[in-house]
Amino acid sequence: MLKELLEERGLPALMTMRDGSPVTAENWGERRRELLDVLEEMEYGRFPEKIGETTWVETKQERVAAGVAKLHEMDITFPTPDGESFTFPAHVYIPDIASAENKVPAFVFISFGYPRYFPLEELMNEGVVIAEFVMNDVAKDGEDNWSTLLAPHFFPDGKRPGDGTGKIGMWAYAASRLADYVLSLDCVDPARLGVVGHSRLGKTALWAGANDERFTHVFSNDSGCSGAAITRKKIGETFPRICQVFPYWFCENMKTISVSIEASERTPFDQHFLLAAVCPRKVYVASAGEDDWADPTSEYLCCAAASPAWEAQGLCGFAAPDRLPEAWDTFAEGNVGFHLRPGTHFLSRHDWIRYIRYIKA
Ligand code: GTR
Repeated sequence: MLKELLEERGLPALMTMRDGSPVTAENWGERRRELLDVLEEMEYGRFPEKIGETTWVETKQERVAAGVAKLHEMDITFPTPDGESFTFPAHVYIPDIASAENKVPAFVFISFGYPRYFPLEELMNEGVVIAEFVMNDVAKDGEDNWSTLLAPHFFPDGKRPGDGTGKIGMWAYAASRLADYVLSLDCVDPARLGVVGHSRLGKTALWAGANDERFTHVFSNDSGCSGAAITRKKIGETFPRICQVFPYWFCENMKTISVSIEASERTPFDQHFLLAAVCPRKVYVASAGEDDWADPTSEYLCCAAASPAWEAQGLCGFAAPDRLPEAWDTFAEGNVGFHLRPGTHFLSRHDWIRYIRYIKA
């Protein structure tokens, strides 16, 4: 059934190199670079290169979560291409049980604002580090002519080339810089470093995870259009619509493919390229049953479409039954995980619990 449903979408081939040769276990690294290239060129813009060391200072520390964890308020600073530097705040929650002898998983959490979408006490009882930053402390989620926060450090004259990064790329880059700090903590297990975000920040988590191979587990919560949902024949939000409302999330070149539904369905890529760019690491897609704008079916099919990348390397890709998902389904056996939570567009306790199970498995 899934095979037929995928055929109807008419997706560009994931497992064929640009020169027409087949993708194998041996050339996966090259294919992954091709996938990232087309996504950079047409959708999100070039992922900024790291140009120097990240530094940090702690500004405040307090006990939280009924006294079983500490919140470290940090300022994270990194050099920028204009010869200056940029500093953004982060909140890092470390459970007391974490230590050099008892290393724990960590999540870089890209957020809309403290403390929404966040069952803190339960997360601390689960023994995971959460390093959170707020998108609007890095790049404004709105039109600013590239003149505020991080943006002018990339585009000093306000002029952005066609493939210059959009805001999604700037937030994703900040997630990598926060990861620099998280990976310096001797209580963190580098083999279990997650990145997580909801909705527009789910798209961002996927883009961060696709580019930065230190993220071993990449979590997309209800990311939908230009995130984990296939674009071709998607219901709800479309490329033309998202680009009209949020042009600054993407690169300028995206405007050439967002002129019409037809143009956005003729692209040399679709969103299964984004999930596959995480391979051979792990990617997990969460959907909500009533989230028609994001389109859970297109998110589920995207997992199935990305799966061959792992299979070509002898790994388990998406381990799901040959049917569409039902509410409460969780398919977390493979390197591509998925669950469908009943209810509306939200990053809920239900979602977090499954992310923690997946990263601890
Ligand atoms: C919507 C947008 C979605 C999703 C959502 C959100 O307005 O159309 O793509 O990103 O915002 O981030 O909450």
